[in-house]
Amino acid sequence: MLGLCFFLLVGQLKLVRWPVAAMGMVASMCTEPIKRRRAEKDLDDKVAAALRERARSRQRTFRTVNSITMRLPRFKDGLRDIKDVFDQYDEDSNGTIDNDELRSCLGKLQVQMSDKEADDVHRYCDVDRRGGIQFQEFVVLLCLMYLLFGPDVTRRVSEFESAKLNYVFDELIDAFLFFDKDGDGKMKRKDVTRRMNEASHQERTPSHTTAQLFKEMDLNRNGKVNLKEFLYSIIRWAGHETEDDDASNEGSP
Ligand SMILES: *[C@@H]1O[C@H](CO)[C@@H](O)[C@H](O)[C@H]1NC(C)=O
Ligand SMILES: [Ca+2]
Ligand SMILES: [Ca+2]
Ligand SMILES: [Ca+2]
Repeated sequence: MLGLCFFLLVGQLKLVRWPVAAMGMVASMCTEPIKRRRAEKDLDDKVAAALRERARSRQRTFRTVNSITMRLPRFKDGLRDIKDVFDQYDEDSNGTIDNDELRSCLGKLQVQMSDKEADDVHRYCDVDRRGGIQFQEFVVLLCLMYLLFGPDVTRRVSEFESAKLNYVFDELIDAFLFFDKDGDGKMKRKDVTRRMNEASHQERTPSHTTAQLFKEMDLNRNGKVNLKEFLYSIIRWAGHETEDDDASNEGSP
């Protein structure tokens, strides 16, 4: 009897909750222009196809989470180089690459793109939707251009640093492929949980930690993390850590 009451209660809760969630979803679908979503999906598909091709044609770089963690210092180093590139294209030095500045950047990259496609890339990489490309978004943009158009892209933005930048982008993309087990361009929560706990000699990562991690990465809350979301999150985390490092290094020998 008690059990039955419990199920009825849960059932009622579901009935109350479901329409609210559904209404929220419908509302957000209506407010988000259809064209924008289509452009977003187009680029998602292109990135996923490039990832599949890459997974087919290259050897795996990472076999454990630790092997990824070990590369982080080098990755942070690379971020500093990309900051120099960013500053170069942020012509008025106001911390944002606006539409005109982006045009001149894409021109320099010599990627074949119509005006509309350039706008789509702009919108796609404007992750925080504040308009304009901030530094973290610029790293995402360059990395995606690298994946889609090949290593010449970085040579055109920075001849001296291009080998280093390519190395960083390769590592980032391969880190994503490590988690994206079935190679469809999307990480699922269970992929992350599984990978985090693969090494049997390690302590298990508590499930609430991986859940939190995943939630932070899944920026649009659709239950999957694509390369764009993954890159943006990694860069954000690395950036925070760099600031902490700088602060704690001051005054130390
Ligand atoms: C930088 O300038 C652009 C255009 O001139 C503007 O849209 C943007 O809001 C500015 N960004 C900041 C952070 O002031
Ligand atoms: Ca600017
Ligand atoms: Ca932005
Ligand atoms: Ca997502």
